[in-house]
Amino acid sequence: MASKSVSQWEEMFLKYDKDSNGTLDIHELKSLLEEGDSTITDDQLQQVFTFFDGTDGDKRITLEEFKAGMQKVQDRVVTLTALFNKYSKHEPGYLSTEELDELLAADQQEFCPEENDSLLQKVNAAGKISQEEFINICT
Ligand SMILES: [Ca+2]
Repeated sequence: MASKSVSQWEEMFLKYDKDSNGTLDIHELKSLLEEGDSTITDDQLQQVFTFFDGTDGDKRITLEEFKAGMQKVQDRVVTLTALFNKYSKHEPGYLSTEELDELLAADQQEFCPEENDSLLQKVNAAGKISQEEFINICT
């Protein structure tokens, strides 16, 4: 989703604005997020909805809000990818426990406590973390 261009975001928005009223409600957003095989919990749905609509939003996502949100996600992915590549030294595409520790220590401000915990859990369980897992946890 994150690597799509602005015009593709518009297409996606229009495709899922099922009643064509120019905004996505929470049900329309749900079908968008579940495109393909993915499923999403109600909590996740609410989080993503608030991310686009804002905490004091009007419970509808306009195209402008949608594009701004996608841009933010994309910027975040660029930042995360750069960080990941900077610290991934031994095995391309993966961070070892030590490398992740180093990254988190040096760039702590990039991560919220929940992300920090999830990253550590993941790396402690497997001994390493892939770029995809790393970005999924933080976006
Ligand atoms: Ca709509």
